[in-house]
Amino acid sequence: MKPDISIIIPLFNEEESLPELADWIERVCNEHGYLYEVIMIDDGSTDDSWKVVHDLSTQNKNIKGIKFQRNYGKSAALNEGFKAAKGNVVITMDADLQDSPDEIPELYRMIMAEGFDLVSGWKKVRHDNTFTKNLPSKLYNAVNRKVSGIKLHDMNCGLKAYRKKVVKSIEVYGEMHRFIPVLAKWAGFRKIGEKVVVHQARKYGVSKFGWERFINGFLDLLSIQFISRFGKKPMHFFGSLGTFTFLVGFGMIVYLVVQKIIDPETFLTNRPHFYIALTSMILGTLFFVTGFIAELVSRSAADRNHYLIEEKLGLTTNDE
Ligand SMILES: Nc1nc2c(ncn2[C@@H]2O[C@H](COP(=O)(O)OP(=O)(O)O)[C@@H](O)[C@H]2O)c(=O)[nH]1
Ligand SMILES: [Mg+2]
Repeated sequence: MKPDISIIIPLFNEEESLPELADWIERVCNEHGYLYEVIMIDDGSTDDSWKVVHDLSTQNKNIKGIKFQRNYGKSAALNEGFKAAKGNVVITMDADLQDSPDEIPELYRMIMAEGFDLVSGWKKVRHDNTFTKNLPSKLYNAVNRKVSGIKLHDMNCGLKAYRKKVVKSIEVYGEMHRFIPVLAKWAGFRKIGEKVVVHQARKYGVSKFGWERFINGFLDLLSIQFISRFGKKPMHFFGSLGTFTFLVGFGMIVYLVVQKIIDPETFLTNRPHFYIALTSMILGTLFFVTGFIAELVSRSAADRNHYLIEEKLGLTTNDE
């Protein structure tokens, strides 16, 4: 039977939290009469997490598990979970009991009844260390809002709900789990909302992400932004930059040559303009060639003709 909700839980060394979390989810889903599945993805844990997942799934057939051979990161885990999910609404949740399963019904309702494509949790009150987590997080989210244009207070919250089509249309890899709303927006899903969620202090185990996430996250945001704007047309960026730089250099050379004609006594090599012009022209050529090569690379990329189609009339789509 097709479930209403798929709950995806990426986890790394969370053996103590899992039984409690599974019970809680089961209780909430039974109370509301949801058909559900829980997909726990063990990302190469070094404790007994997988054994716990194994035991839980023998007790409750709605609980399913995926075990990675080694640690690949949260994005990889989410991606595998998204591929496996069968529910109409897909909810991701941290494994450490900091996210509350009590939020599930409202998230489900917002997707099904209010028509949201994606609802992100917003940990308005956080129970983390102020200086290593809360302040950097505020700053990070502010930059993120500015760059991506998505008005979410807490882009990186682990608790999120998606319409099934969204998770089947996006690919999360590297460290991109921090930008899923951005990926969704680019894939053409516009109704993105947020819901204030309760955030609890960590009960067991330790946090696996520290302040370095914000530096990595910022760099990822830059590359993601660049790829989305110029990934399919790199020549537009490098070509225009190259042409501009080259012309600046060329203009200076013309100016120097004209001066030399007017006053043959001046030595070109004694003038700083000469070196600036030379460098500009070389750099400009390099940019241009880089753009050209990037263009060739993107033209032979496997996904160059990959488009997301929302609907077809009179033609069958085979992804349903
Ligand atoms: N798949 C996967 N999950 C991870 C990894 N590191 C942490 N997690 C999970 O991601 C969630 C959030 O991590 P946590 O350490 O609590 O981060 P914090 O809440 O921001 O301090 C938890 O469910 C972790 O088990 C990892 O390397 N791979
Ligand atoms: Mg946590």
